[in-house]
Amino acid sequence: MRDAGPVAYLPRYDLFAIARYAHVQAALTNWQDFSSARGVGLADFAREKPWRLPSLLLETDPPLHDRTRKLMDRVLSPAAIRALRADFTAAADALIDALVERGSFDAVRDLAEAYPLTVFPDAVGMPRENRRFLLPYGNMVFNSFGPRNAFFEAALRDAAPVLEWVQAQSRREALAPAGFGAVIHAAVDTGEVARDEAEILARSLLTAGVDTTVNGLGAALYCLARFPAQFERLRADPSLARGAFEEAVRLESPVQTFFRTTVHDVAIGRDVGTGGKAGGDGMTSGGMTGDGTTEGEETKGETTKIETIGAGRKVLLFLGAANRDPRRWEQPDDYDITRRAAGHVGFGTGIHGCVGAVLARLEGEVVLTALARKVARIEIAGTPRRRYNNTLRGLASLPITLHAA
Ligand code: OVV
Repeated sequence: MRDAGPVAYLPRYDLFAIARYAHVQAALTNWQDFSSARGVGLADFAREKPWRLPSLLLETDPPLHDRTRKLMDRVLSPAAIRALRADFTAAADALIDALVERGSFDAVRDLAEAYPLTVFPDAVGMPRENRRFLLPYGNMVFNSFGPRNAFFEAALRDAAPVLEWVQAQSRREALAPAGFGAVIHAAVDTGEVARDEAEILARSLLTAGVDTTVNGLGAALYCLARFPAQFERLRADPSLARGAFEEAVRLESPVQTFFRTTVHDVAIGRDVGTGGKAGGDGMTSGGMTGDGTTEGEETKGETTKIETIGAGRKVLLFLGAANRDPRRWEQPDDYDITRRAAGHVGFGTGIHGCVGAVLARLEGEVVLTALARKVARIEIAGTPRRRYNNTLRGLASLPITLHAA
């Protein structure tokens, strides 16, 4: 799709696809042309009723988005995350100690899932019971961004108890008096958000806070297991842990795609013939090509087609493809923990850029630091199995053996 041009049309789902780094980056930072309010999945909320109450963060545009985002920026502020560092580090050290002791285990179930399933609900202030429900719920929501295919139908089967549980956990009464949940609900008292809004914002934490980090940690473990020379570098200098996690998010892109919906005609493809290493922003709004016909244009040695996407169309942004675009990245398919991975769009970018990225990076850092200090070698001990999802990329199982340092 990257090589097909700045934008490709996918007839099977009647949608447009953008896969080059420069154009994905430009679309993500252009909420005026690329709306989120009609849903960031294939379903167009202007035409079909959303399957759940839309998120007040993810599935909104300014000005509503800015009000809710401001609150969530505060909930997940660097200072709030810094306060968790000691506990998150202790939990990572304890878990890695136990796993080294055990030797062989499933890196997905016993590490990538186990770690966020403890530390994250604790930070939110959730009760202990049924926390594993967060996994099927995330699986459901991330499948729901795709077509209503077998993955989505399977995820929705037996959903009722999980949906009910998530709704109940989002209420003020269910959440501890200290924690992210309490901070959201405290904003009701100051009139910043309404009570029902606070519940939907708390739901966002439960939705987006677990599967994402599970697959982020899983990606990092899978990379370090497959690239032993990179693990050696990490062991030699554990301060590379943050970079090692970031590079895994770039390479594997646990969240592969998000949709936007055009709100008017949008021209794609001007001025970015080299894929954004220099030059313009790649987007020109307002139907610059007039009637929507395609023209060729020579830009820095590469012919770039300018195409207009009409108003009210679904556009699929391929974060994963952008993060491996050779126009932007050298040796894009290599895992290199000292690469300057900053600028990757694995966390998105722009006004909808991941609000929990600071927390995710803390989780990645402390888990990889513990591995670097305590483990001499990561051995793949069985066949990795993929977990298929309409949005997420990751593994269902990764049998490994850890050899103690
Ligand atoms: C980033 C993300 C993914 C899924 C759900 C939500 C956010 C939400 O706000 O509900």
